[in-house]
Amino acid sequence: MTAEYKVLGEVAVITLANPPVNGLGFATRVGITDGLAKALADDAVTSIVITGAGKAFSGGADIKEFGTPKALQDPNLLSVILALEASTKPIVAAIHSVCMGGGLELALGCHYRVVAPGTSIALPEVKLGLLPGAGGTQRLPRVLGVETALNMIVSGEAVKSEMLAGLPGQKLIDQLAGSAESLFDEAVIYAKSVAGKTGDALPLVRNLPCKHPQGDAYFQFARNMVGGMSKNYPAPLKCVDAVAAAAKMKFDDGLAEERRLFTGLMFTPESIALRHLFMAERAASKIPDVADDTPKREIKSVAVIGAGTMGGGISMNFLNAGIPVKILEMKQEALDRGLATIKRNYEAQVKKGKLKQDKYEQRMALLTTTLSYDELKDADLIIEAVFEELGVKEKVFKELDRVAKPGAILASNTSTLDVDKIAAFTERPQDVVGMHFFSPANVMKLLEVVRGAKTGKDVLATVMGVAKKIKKTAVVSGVCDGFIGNRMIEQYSRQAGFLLDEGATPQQVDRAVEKFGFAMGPFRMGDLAGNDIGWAIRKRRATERADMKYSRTADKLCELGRFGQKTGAGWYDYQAGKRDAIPSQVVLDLIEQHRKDEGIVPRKISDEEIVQRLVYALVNEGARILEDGIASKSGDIDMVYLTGYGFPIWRGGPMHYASQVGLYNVAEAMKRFAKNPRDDGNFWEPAPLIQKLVAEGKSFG
Ligand code: T1G
Repeated sequence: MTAEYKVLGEVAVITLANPPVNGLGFATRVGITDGLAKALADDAVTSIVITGAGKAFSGGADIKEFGTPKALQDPNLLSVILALEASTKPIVAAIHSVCMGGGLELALGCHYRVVAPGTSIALPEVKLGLLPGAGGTQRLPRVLGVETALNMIVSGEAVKSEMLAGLPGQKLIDQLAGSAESLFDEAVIYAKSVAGKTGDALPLVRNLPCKHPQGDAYFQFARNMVGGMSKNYPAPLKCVDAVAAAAKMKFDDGLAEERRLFTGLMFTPESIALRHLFMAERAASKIPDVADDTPKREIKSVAVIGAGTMGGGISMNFLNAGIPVKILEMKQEALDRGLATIKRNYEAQVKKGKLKQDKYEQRMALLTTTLSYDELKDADLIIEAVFEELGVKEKVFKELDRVAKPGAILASNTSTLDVDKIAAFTERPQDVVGMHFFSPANVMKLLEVVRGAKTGKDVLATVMGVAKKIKKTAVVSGVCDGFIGNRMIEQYSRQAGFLLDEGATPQQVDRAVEKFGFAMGPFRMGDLAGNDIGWAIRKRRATERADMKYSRTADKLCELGRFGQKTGAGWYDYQAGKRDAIPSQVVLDLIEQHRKDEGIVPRKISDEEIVQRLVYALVNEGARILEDGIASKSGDIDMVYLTGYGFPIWRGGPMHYASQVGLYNVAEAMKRFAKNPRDDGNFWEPAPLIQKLVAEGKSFG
């Protein structure tokens, strides 16, 4: 059991002890009910304290148990809470650090709550595509009021205990402890003070009134607001329904309604996807052959080489985390330009009220510049973001090898070059790693950490820790062309080109994938990033991989200088100073002429085929990336696509989505695409890993 029981004088203490966050798994639930039974049977015990060991009171139901029989095995969470409510002896919850989800619901089933200041209190189930399923939607409105409770439940955001304790009329917190350190003693004293109370003298949250003065009108307003903000996500509106039930129904009827709504969400694809992401995001920081306790190098100062768009954005990440940054450039005017850009970005945030002036000044005070490599000698981590050409990287890394102190980590922001070759420019390949940021680097959450053959395990552990500090989702990639994300997006883009040849228009393709949920279709994305980037890669491919065929439309577009927004025209036309993508007759004529040149008779292509060919291209290449060991987990690939490429969150990422569709169905579609003479039959051979999983009736992950 993962709950401990002891008696201190006349106070029984039940301690949740299920690290890391006292998830209320089956063993913990059994521990609670066993402890409760002992306390009730012991005449010497006159009151009970429930508390949590370690870093949390409780992070809620055990997410790792979801979808398994244990999640619902009695005593399930609902019955544990009912048992607490039925106790004939007073129960005091002693709450510290984190009290979330089922953990808060458990506390609401107790008679009293003593809470440490600084405790994060939340019902975050909506972030998992669920709603509080153990009475939270019925009890929280009774202790905080309908509106405060509804805001917390629909947002899923944590609120600090001292803030809630200050709300007039709140009944969530009976006593705010002096400190986390004194919490337990204060809770025991509180328990003694209520000893002997029993029956109706014991306060139950369920008996508190729950009304809203405007009733239906308020909930209709809430539905309109929430409905408008939660497209593609069913849970938020169900949260409103559950809280409305609390305001309209008797408690037990409301509890039954909550249960109905909760079970209706548990198996929605959106909740399954969001729960997958919760685990995948945390699993991404785990590197199979790098132990969690691998010693990390201390990163107290960072140097960035290159003050361009990437260098500036990268620098801001560290400044935002309070880490001093020294930027090196070759010319003063480049430094001045880079600094001006960083200032402009911060000033824009201050203007929008997203950043306080004093914070802006603190961050700028951490930034220094230099024109000399010699001034980088004390940096703990040096990240180069210079021109994407191996010769330039060689010069930089040879200089870094000369000046950087022993133990400094030397990182390249390269997005396409071989990190092993870069490491070989130094005498310290074990200190070299790729840190591939995505533009804009200070905004995009994704960071591909590229592991060279000789990259040290402590270097990897350090960089993964730094990534968490600068709030990036870091995913480890092996060394290959394009790492994980760009290697997959190349196949996605190839399919987009073939679809134009065969009969689709850029706007049809973009509309289809944007309807599927992508933030931006491939052609709008090309116009934003610059079509010349893909053009350069295809030119390189023509020599390196002559077997890799592409539609020529993209090259013909670039030959017209239509690189996208930066040239005022790309796959779409753009009005000066505007980003609105306007379908272009020039492009449609170019595509039509190209079909004639190639002797292609255009055909009508369904949105379904468009989405399948683009998404399954990602899946097939993703499977090959797993086979090659470039990514270690399919969830890592999902995290790359969700945080770096605008894949719809509620679909869980390309690999998760394919598993939900069923790999058998995905493989059958691939085989159909392989028969298309205009396509690349070799590419559409389902990857061996997919064939193996289909044969075993399994999925990714
Ligand atoms: N169950 C199981 N494991 C959990 C967990 C949970 N609820 N919460 C966190 N973990 C694991 C996590 O996977 C990681 O594991 C480790 O703890 C540290 O997490 C009926 C149905 C609590 C604020 O949604 O918000 O109750 O990777 O890196 O930054 O109504 O975790 O080390 O193996 O995030 O200090 C509702 C989710 C559940 C809270 C701590 N509760 N967790 O943040 O650490 S549904 C939640 C968090 C529910 C009831 C419903 C955060 C945290 P590993 P971490 P952190």
